[in-house]
Amino acid sequence: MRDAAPTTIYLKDYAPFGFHVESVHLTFELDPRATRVHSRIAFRPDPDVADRRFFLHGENLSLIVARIDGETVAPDITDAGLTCAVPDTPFVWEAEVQIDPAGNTALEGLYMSGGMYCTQCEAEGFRKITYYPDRPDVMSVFTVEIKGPHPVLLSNGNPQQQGEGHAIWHDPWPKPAYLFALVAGDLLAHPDSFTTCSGKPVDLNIWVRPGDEGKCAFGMEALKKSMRWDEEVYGREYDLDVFNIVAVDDFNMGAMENKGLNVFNSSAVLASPETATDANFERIEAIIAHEYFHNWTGNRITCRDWFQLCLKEGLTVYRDSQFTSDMRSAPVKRISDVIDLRARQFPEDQGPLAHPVRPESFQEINNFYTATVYEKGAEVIGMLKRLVGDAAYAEALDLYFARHDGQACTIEDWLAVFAEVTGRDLSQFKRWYSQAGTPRVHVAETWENGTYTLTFSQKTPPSAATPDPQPLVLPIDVGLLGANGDEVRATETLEMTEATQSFAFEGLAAKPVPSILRGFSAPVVLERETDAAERAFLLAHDTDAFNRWEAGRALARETLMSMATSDAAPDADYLDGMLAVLRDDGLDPAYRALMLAQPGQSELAAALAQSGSTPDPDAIWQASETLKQALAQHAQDVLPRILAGCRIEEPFRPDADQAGKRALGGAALALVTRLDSGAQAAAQYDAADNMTLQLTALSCLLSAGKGAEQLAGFYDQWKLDRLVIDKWFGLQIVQAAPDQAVGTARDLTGHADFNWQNPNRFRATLGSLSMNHAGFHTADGSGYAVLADWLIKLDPVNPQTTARMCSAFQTWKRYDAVRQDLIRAQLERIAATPDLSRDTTEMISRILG
Ligand code: 0A1
Ligand code: ZN
Repeated sequence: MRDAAPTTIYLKDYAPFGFHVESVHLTFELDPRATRVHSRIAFRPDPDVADRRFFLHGENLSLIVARIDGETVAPDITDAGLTCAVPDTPFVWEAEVQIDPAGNTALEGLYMSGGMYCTQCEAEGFRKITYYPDRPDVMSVFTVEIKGPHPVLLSNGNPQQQGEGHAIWHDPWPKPAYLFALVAGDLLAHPDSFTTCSGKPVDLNIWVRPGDEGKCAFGMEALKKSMRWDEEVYGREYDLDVFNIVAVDDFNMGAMENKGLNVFNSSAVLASPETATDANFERIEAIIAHEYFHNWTGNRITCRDWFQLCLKEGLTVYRDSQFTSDMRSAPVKRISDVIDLRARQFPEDQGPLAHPVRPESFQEINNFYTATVYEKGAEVIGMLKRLVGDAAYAEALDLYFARHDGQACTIEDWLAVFAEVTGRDLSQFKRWYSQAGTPRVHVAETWENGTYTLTFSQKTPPSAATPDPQPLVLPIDVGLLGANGDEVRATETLEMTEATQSFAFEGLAAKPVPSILRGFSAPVVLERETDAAERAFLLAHDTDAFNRWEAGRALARETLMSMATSDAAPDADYLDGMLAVLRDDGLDPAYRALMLAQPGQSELAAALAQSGSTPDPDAIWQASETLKQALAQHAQDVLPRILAGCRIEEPFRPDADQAGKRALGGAALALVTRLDSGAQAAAQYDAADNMTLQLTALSCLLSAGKGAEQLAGFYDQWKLDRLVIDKWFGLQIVQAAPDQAVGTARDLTGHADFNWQNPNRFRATLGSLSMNHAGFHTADGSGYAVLADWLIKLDPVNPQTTARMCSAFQTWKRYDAVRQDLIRAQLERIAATPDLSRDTTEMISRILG
């Protein structure tokens, strides 16, 4: 059935619901095709709200009966919900509806995955379970009764009764419906316990399908570390007797913070050394922390409306990044976050999908779970903390928790606690929430009579979302270095508020070398005309770990850009600088590995487009290959020593130390593979006893056009492990040469294991094609066509995942006219598909502009 004609919802139209929900009782009689949901909801009219129209959301529900105070009623029902005449005094609403979990392929509401029942209610999935005011500012206490022939029956809160085929759960904390969850099935627990700071015991469980129980131990340790960290750093204690996590194979996102019952994509929780890479372990630790931290930032204090999504997401991402920095290496985490921001958020902010951290309108809220809301939202909090200082940040957070516990809040509430604690006027800072676009900051310098002056100009390019951007408050961290590399001025936060502003450093003996935007103190594009020699100096000497990495990154970017647009040779400063980094055993291996990685090809395309040239994907790919080859040759004498130094004799541990060594070893192996035709990679593959070493070796072989035998062996070894087979699908496409990528992806969509309705498998295949930059942008347009074919096929089955994957086309205006025409044709073909979902319709129309 086609969704109703798209309507746009505006922040400015917010109006409260006309009723309070005093309590909610739900009874589920589970059946794959015909689950009955009985609801008993106590409503109380709110005399302070003028509009007391009784509208309950509801989609894809068959209403069996509805009653008010025991009397059967006949509501007016539409595709979106129902209205009904109700008393102006408190009343009890009851409804019985029937739903079809097995037919729910969209994975929103109650659905089935691998034989188990599970739910996903954020943002607006609860309305597919029963009629309800499905909006985050309506909070209530839920009691849930579950009947069904399953050994494990779970919901939010604490268990009240548990027996054969029957369970009752009660959640004492008022919550919006999007935090509701139910899980039922034949599951096994990995149990543990935690004692909170005030001495309360909490039962912890990770629930999995039989066969996965050996992959829970790491997630459980991550959960306990997260619980302790939130007590120690934010003073936040857990508030129920149990905390359950469930792993499901079919899930649109990473995980979900339902109160007391987190539901995870199995890829975001299950790990063992044999099946998961170091990167998987680190991601799992971060996602477990993220979902757990939501218990306070999201659940106890939630969002008034979905425009405020960044209130919970920006803050929770910020908190999980602090946690990872504390558990692992802070500079490595910061660099990784910036790489990710540039790869995912900058293209969004600089293209047709640009929107403010707090959007002002949407058609489908699921399309706004974006890198801008999450990652730029976290950057905004990082800037706020930098501007007010650590102590004021802590004080403001304490006030936020004390004042707003149990409430559904706005960005205004959030900023008010900072304004109150610091006495600052944050009205200009608030533009970070209301303006789209990445500011570009240009720097000029002067040197006169011992005074060194930096003049910054900021300009945010206009966009459809923000046609007339105003200057932002930018915290710019700057340090100054002397000619011998010593720091002549320690890091200072310059607070820029004007469009153009100068900052003078007086009393210097000689002209310094500036280290600007240390720690990436603001999410901007810094434009500084400088020469390779200064970059090389900073690469060798910068005392700020982030900027030292950034200097190497800039050298790489600049040489790649000139190689891709001319017949320039690889820059000698870059090659020498990298050699020095490789040789420097004083540097953390993980940091050295990050130094050696080149900017992604898509990032280079963006940089070329910004500098006024049209990116040629083949030339970018060629430049990147040539530079890697040159580096391999330049470093060939040190590579054997690096490889030997990165060998680990102890048992596998997924901690930062070991992972860093494996990362550096992997970077070195990639270079060595260019010199020895894959001999050492093949040896590593054969000897590998963990997935990191095995997959790194396979990746090196495939990128050298070898490894067919290993690829087949890998499949045979892992064909029963769904998460590992996702890697097998993805790796061959990501590592394919540009002229092979589309064919490989097409072949794999015909593989017996290509279960396209499973979001992980779909992403591993079609998502990987869009990540192979030169392959996806193959000149004949076949990459675009394959992706569009599959998006059209997936849309009626799973609109949410389809819509998210449309963003592969968001950068289309960067490319040449022929490619633009090819992409436009595919976008128009998708748009013209009959009955296209609201989700995908909105995305395509925004991308087309
Ligand atoms: N709130 C979750 C992410 C999430 C968002 C939407 C979902 O379905 C539309 C599912 C999960 C988080 O931030 O982890
Ligand atoms: Zn979140």
